[in-house]
Amino acid sequence: MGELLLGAVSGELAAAVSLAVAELVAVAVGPQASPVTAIGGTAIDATPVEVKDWAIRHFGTSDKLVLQLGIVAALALFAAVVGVVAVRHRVAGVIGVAVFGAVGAVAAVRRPVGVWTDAFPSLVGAVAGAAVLWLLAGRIRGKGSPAPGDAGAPGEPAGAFDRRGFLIAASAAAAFSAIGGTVGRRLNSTDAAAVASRDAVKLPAPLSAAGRVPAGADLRIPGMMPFTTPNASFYRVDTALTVPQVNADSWRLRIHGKGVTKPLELTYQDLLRRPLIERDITLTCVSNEVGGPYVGNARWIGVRLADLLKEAGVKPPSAGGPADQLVARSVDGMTLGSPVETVLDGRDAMLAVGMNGVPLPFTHGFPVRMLVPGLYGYVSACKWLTDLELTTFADYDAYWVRRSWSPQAPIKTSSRIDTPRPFASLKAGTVPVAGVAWAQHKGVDRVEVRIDGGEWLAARPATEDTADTWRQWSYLWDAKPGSHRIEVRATDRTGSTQTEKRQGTVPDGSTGWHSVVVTVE
Ligand SMILES: Nc1nc2c(c(=O)[nH]1)N[C@H]1C(S)=C(S)[C@@H](COP(=O)(O)O)O[C@H]1N2
Ligand SMILES: [Mo]
Repeated sequence: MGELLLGAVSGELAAAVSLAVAELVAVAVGPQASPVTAIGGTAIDATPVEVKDWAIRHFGTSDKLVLQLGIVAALALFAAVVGVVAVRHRVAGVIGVAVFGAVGAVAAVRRPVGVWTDAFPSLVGAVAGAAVLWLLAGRIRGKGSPAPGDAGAPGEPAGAFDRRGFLIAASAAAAFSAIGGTVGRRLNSTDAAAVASRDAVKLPAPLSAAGRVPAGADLRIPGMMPFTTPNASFYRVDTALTVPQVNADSWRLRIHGKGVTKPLELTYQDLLRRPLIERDITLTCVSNEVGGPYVGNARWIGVRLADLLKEAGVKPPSAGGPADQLVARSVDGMTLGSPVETVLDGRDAMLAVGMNGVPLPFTHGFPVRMLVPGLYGYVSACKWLTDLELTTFADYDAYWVRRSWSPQAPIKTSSRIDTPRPFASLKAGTVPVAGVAWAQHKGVDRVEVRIDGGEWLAARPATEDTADTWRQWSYLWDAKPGSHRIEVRATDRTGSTQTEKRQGTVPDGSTGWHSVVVTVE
């Protein structure tokens, strides 16, 4: 084996040991301090909005997996170079490892929720990685001090490759990093106490129940999503590389800020003891393209946010309140700002604890998340909520607003064709065309389709559940042979019809009509 290859292998093993040790130390310090998580989080926050939008478009919810693979690939390349250098200059190799450790440590401490102890995993990992590299590079050059009585192969000149020593050290490093890394990563991604706290939750019956979803709301046409989106298939959009696992027993929510006459601090049990409401609400992401999948409808249980804010003494700006922005902060340092006026205007804005009959899943914000019907998720739906601060739009820009998204973002009236699928080949005859439309808090009034740019034809809207939920629709199309374009548009109850004008998702949500092209035989 050439020296270059041996050096590269040593570099990879040193990096692997260093990451494994860092993961193990992070078990004690906290999962947010793992260098992969910290560097990944920093990269996510620093990603320009165009790139993030592109990544969501191309990789969807696996955008974070792609990012992690990218980070690992970059690290592997760096480690190979450091390993090759270390064969000639062991000190230079060690400095290379130290640089990596420093990057991880700085990234961890500078996270929004970072504290100085978050540097430990990266630093301890770097020390371990440096030791491994020193040892392996020594065997390659034969400079390692052989154990007494370790004669080496007969006839081998001093200063030659210590094959046996290298193989033993390399195998040990490989085995340790594989086992330690797996165990550490697993322990960091499941917090047993948090899981137990969720398992122990018994959601009380809501005082104000939602009632049955009208039978006619779900058209049950093949190829369509059910009216209520199951938790397992509900879209997920957030910046969390590892899902925060919050222990409900130690969770606290603070409500404070401008115009708050009685600051509140609430426990999870405090929330459960309050009168609960149950509501069907359709949530939508501003990053949803025309025809896109980032929309879902669930039955939520929670506390009316307006009641809590009134108890804290908050008045809407229209009644002279000094705060016009409610900033929600999560345990992972995310901030989302909603208009106080909207939250207090009588709609069912809530702090949700339940989703489709179970405590919130960790991925959707356990123990508590915020929801405001009619606003895009990034200005309303804070998951893993821990702090509500009353402030003004003039004084504070929330996370996405600092990244070129609009400070205020009501959901735009939209519609989507779910069946037939784009480029489907169909048999001539009666073909059901169907999909969903949404105009949260306004209500969908009507949906129209047209074929090949012809007249707009009235589709049959399904029974409405509430104005805060999406509405399915269908149209029976007499399909004739040939290639056809089907388009859809919705009109909400304010009388406004979707514009044809195409706009991308930045800065406040996409516009334009969804269309699919199909072939009829
Ligand atoms: N803590 C936190 N809350 C968050 C986000 C986030 O990145 N972090 N993303 C928001 C966005 S952009 C959307 S669209 C919704 C998505 O909620 P879901 O993942 O439950 O569908 O959560 C919102 N709440
Ligand atoms: Mo979003």
